Amino acid sequence: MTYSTINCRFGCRCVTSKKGFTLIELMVAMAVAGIVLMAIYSAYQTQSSINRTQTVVLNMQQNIRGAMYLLESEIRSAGYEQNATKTFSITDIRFRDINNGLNLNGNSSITFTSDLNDDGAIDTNETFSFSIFDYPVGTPDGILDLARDNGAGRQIIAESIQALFLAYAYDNDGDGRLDTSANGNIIWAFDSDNNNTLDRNLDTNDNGQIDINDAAAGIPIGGSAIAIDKIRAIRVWLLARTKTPILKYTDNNTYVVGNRRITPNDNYKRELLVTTIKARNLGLE
Ligand SMILES: [Ca+2]
Ligand SMILES: [Ca+2]
Ligand SMILES: [Ca+2]
Ligand SMILES: [Ca+2]
Repeated sequence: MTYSTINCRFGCRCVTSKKGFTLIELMVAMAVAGIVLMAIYSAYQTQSSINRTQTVVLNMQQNIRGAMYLLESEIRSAGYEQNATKTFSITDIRFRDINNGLNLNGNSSITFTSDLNDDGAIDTNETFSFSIFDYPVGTPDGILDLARDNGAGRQIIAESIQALFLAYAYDNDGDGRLDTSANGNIIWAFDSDNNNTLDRNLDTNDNGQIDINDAAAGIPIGGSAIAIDKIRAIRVWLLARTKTPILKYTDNNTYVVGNRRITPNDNYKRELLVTTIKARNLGLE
């Protein structure tokens, strides 16, 4: 490039180019611009991926909290009645597959009746059940969901609920208190053979906690199996999953969901909620 010097009007001597930019200068300028643009784009990508992640995680949290709230409020307040007849009861606690077929490897389900109009009889819309299915039925998307059925078939009430487990505390000796173990812990039992009776205790080391240190199979509760009309409290495990995978995230946690041990090793985020419901109409003081 050739340069010439001129006197500019500020009195200084400026260097100017007569022939514009050379190819090399242009290439350098374009390369610098490219690097800057790529940095901006990458920052944008990162930010929008963080936003996407936050949105899917937030959706999951709202789903699981909504689901637990509904389960809790319906099971707790169902059967509230003024008259003396006991018309609220749990009628089915068996494990079911997503098509509602009985299946020990499926999720927990619960069916109970509630005398909503307090007429002492169970009418057609006074039986409720909760279970896991894959909505939309007929064209399932592989993401499991929580269903509620009040007689009109299973309706979706929360999406992307991966697992549901229910365990039960009972008062078999009729003293108005929950039955306890040798160490004085409440016995949280489940129906290990899917015949609608409680027969195994989840807290196999009898320390009052249900966690990874307990044998997944549970231990026999001792004596004969407990009829489900002795149930006085319900413990609920709900495991939710994000609907889409999360970039650069691996879920290698192990979730204790009742007697299930779930280690996903995939790229979805999850949330586990566990709560205890004392049904106020089930005869506990
Ligand atoms: Ca009724
Ligand atoms: Ca689904
Ligand atoms: Ca049983
Ligand atoms: Ca334990």
